[in-house]
Amino acid sequence: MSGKFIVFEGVEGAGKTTQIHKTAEWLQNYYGEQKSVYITREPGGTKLGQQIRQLLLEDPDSAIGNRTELLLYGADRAQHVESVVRPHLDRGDIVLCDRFTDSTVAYQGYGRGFDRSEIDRVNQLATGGLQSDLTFWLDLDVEIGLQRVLLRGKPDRMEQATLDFHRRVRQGYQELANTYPDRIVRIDANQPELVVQAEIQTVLRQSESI
Ligand code: Z5A
Repeated sequence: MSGKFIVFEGVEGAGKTTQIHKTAEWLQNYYGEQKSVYITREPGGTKLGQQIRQLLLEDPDSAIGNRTELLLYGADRAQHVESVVRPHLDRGDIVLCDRFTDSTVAYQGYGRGFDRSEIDRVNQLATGGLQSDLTFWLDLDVEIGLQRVLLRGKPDRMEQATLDFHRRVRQGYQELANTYPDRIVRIDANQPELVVQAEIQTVLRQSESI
């Protein structure tokens, strides 16, 4: 596998989508025709995943049990890794992914309260052990992030969870970043978009991930 796998994580509205697109543009200019940059996301990075995403997010009133939710994120990831992420990495591409396994630790583990061992089992089964080469954790106060996404319109099923839930999610990211300092880089996402992007580019230039 000769490509690089770079993941963007954070609470709602942290700016992942915005920064992934800016990073892709910058990396594509940096590499020219030498390498391809591929953007993807979870849930919903495959055709099947788009259906799973609809089930998970679109109906705010659907009564999805916590175990079912965990396994649906796992199913989305299994399909995504096998049919999209690994093939691109095998081709030598740079894959930029909006959320991956740390989201499951943060949301289903810290948010919903699943044991870490159960989350790890689902993640291991779904990924076959694939990890990111580098993860940007865009860190933002949950209140600010939720305000940003509420401006977009009606909240989805996950966005409707309580503020406490989202605070536990952020705490989960903090603990993950403390545990894996070589893989996870914290970026202060409460800065203007261009400043956030400049910090991401600095980290990428200094790392072995590009
Ligand atoms: N989930 C899970 O529970 N378990 C899992 O294993 C996985 C996911 C994989 C996916 O939602 C949901 O699934 C998510 C976690 C859960 N739950 N929730 N809630 P999604 O994919 O629909 O949404 P998201 O990943 O949370 O992203 P988002 O809400 O679209 O936000 P974002 O991508 O981080 O931010 P953005 O779209 O780039 O920016 C949001 C707004 O802020 C937009 O108007 C921007 O113009 C603005 N923005 C961006 N950057 C800035 C700065 N720097 N300053 C000011 N304003 C900014």
